[in-house]
Amino acid sequence: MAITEELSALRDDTLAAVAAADTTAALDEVRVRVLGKAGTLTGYLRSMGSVPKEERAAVGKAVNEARVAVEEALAARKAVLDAAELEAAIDAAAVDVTLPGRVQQRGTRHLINGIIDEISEIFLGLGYSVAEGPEVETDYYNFEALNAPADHPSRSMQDTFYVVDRSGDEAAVRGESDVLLRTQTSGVQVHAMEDQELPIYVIAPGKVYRRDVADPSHLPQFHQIEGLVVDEGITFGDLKGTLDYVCKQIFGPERKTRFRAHYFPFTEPSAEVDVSCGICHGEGCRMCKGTGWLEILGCGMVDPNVLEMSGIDPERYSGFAFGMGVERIACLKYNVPDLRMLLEGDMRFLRQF
Ligand code: 2NL
Repeated sequence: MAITEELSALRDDTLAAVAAADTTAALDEVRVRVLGKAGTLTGYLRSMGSVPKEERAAVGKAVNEARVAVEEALAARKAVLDAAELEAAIDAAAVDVTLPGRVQQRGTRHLINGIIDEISEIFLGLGYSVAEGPEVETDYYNFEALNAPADHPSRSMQDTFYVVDRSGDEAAVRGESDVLLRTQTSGVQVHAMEDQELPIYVIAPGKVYRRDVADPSHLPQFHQIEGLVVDEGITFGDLKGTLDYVCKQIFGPERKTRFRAHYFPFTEPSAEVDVSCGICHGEGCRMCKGTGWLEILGCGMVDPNVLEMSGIDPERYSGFAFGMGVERIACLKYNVPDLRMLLEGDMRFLRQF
């Protein structure tokens, strides 16, 4: 077969293959097979040197015509396939604007934060300020400055989380660490006594920790709101009046309070405060274990030693302090039977508040 005939057969086969290619990838395979480095038509272009002189012009013309025809066909087919593939990609990515939207699950404020905000508002209304401080404290601010004796049970390794540095600080392992997870928020208020001008009217809400196994009435991590007043002429009457007012604001004006003598290392005298049971109104029921009263906070007159340690003159100033567990108040207010429900994050429970 003459070369020119071979070339027209190659051109026709190639044009047929171009027309049959239905993807840009298949089309590219055709291009490489014919016009690539080792392509069939490229082979003819390369071997022009060995074509006898008298045929060279005719063969050269035929090779060029074949090349131009193939290149034009490839370009035209590529334009068609590119457009089709772009169309398909746009269709695949299309958004159906008639579908109903997906509703985002929005979180809500947790009950505990709600109660903290509510109680903070009550104290803000009385002119108190709200202070926050670190959850990792030193032994001095958590215990020492609050008159807690070295042998006080809360200072033992059994009751407090001590912080050990990563090298396994030997002293901390023996129970002599100076750094701990605060067991009360009073450290914040000791900082206030040291740093702030008198008088002081402050509350400190926040997370506290103790070594405890969680059960219906105990949590190893909970929230506390403590408060401190230091001013001239502060009496136990101020303490009673303030806390009675706050309890009525939290639980309702019909609730009564009672103060029972108690002991805390940092206050003298000290008291525990009960609020009358909201279920039986003092008759006695399961909620109040038959007593008619629910315990909600501890309080007392700041021990003169505590004032003195923070550089306040106990001859001139006196004060009162208190601490309440927020989880406990939440459970009493909403009749939640188990403190652990507040930590579980079950939306069916949390959405009720
Ligand atoms: C309780 C009792 C209490 C405080 C906490 C306090 C004391 C001083 C200074 C600053 Cl001296 N804060 N906190 C006072 C009395 C009682 O907690 O049963 N909490 C759940």
